[in-house]
Amino acid sequence: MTVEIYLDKKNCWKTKPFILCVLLLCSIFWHTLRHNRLDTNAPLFCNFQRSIIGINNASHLGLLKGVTLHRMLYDTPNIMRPLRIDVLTMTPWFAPIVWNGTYNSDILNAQFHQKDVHVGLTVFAIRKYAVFVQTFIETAEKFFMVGQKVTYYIFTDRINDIPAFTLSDGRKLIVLEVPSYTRWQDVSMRRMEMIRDQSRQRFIREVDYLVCVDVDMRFSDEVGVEILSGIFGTLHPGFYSASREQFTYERRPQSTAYIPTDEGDFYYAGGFFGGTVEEVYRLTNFCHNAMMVDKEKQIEAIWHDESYLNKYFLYEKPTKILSPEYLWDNNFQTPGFLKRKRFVAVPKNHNAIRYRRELMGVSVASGKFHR
Ligand code: 5GW
Ligand code: MN
Repeated sequence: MTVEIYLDKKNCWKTKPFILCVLLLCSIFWHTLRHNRLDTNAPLFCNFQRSIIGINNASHLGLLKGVTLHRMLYDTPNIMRPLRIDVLTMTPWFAPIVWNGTYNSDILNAQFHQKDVHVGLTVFAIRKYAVFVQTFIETAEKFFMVGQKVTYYIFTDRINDIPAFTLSDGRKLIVLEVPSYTRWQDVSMRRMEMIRDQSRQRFIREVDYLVCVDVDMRFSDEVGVEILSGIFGTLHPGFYSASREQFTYERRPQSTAYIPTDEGDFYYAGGFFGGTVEEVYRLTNFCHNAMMVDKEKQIEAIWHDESYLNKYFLYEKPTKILSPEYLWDNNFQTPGFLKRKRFVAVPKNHNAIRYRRELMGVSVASGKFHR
């Protein structure tokens, strides 16, 4: 029947609007493709881009928009003048280590603004740790990614204890209700699983980068886009001067977190890592799966999620590393090279809040720390 209608010249006028509509839709689709964010380097769009190319079997280079150049004014870098000579600023695999004085925020902010980057900050406030949320968010509003698009994700079992906040423009806060585990070790470790699950369900659609941190902290100086990279970790403030044998890696070969004494780059802190949503998904998925393998074998790594994180970063090297400026604890004496304390542990009333590290004997003697 349909064929007959198409062949029927008298009825031809009936099919014309239909064909015009199809052509219109095609051109709208094409226009959207060309002017969508295909010209950015935003990692989230790369897969989309590739799948489109797969369908068309044509090079995506033809879809790129012309570049607009923006004039910028700043001090010239000087090849003969290193920005820091007292600390390591680059790893042997060419990942920058972020210290005060090594970057120019104006350049970086302009770059990230052009890409319209959206950052998610994840934090867990389970049980009594809900008390830390207020200071955490209030100080983040002052210092964290000022001027960028930010979404705070608060994972909690106590949604009614999370206060209301007035946030600056471009910022929002989402409370995610999650179960509370009985053992504190599980509260800490299950963060990996929950970040992984939400990366798949939500973060991948809502943000470009994730920053995953402890909640018992306050921001006391700028933490901006200089931290962002494919996948980044933070040097633990207790181990910057320790040798690789002294790192408190998991040392039992039966554990998936095992690292032998002749391996290791740095000791990374469990309380500050991040990257693109894809990379954070890979990291958290690895750590959670490794924990589940150990759980089957009834073994748990010595420093819980931190041990699995260190295992991951040994073989999947971070593309950027944050100096201890980004995760400081005032229980440690301030070394001369530490110019800023950007994100600092809030002292815990250990009896009221918890009872943990003291058992392991943290000491601050002679600038070296042993657990
Ligand atoms: C409670 C008791 C012992 C250890 C951890 C907890 C605990 C941690 C908790 O009851 N509720 C909770 O939300 N957490 C989350 O895990 C917080 O986001 C916290 O910042 C993170 C890591 O635990 P911390 O901060 O006690 O670990 P350290 O190594 O910074 O002392
Ligand atoms: Mn903490």
